[in-house]
Amino acid sequence: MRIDIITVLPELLISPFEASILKRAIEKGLVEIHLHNLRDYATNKYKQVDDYQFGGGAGMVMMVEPIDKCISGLKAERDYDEVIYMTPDGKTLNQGMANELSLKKNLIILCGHYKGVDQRVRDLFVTREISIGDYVLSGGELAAAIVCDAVIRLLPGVLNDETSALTDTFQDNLLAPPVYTRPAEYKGLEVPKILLSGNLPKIEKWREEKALERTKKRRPDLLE
Ligand code: 6GU
Repeated sequence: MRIDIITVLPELLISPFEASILKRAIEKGLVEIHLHNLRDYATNKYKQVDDYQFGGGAGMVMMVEPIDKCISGLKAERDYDEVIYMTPDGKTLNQGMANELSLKKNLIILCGHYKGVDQRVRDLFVTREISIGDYVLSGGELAAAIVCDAVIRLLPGVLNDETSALTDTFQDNLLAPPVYTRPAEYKGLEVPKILLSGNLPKIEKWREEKALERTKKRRPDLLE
């Protein structure tokens, strides 16, 4: 998979990709991340990428020309499955969306800033608009990093235990059951006996019950 991220703040996206499992995925050649500084595609001598909005009102708007130049340049090199625009008015990210995106080959992610992008960017280039939740961030970069993390960890070979993404919370619309490690007793709190029994079918049944119990209590909306 190849992901091209278009941003006015590439510095903000360096560390997420140099730490954690994302770095390993990149080193293993399972994913390529390319950061593009939108300012490098500015079309006037002031390196301007945003401007006042027509009709008046507070806040700058990201201009269409630099974004066009960047996206068109990328598209001339290869075909892209999606041009994703990170925006609080997009569709809220969920596990199903991450699963779907993990099957794609080449993605462009455009990070919004200020009051967002000129509507014509959305009309001309964007195939999917994603939000990460109902709150406003100062820019789309951190949201883009979250989308990349959720997607990349699903690529075959990224996780150590190939099956572990399958038992994630949300993968079957259930929260994950409680987990324990050593010691078997801590400050009077004991690990459930069943987990020490070695009886795998019974352990599996217990985990399913606990997952359902937890989901009913914390996220009944997932069961509707
Ligand atoms: Cl994708 N961008 C911004 N600026 N704020 C957000 C968001 C995205 N998702 C939730 N809040």
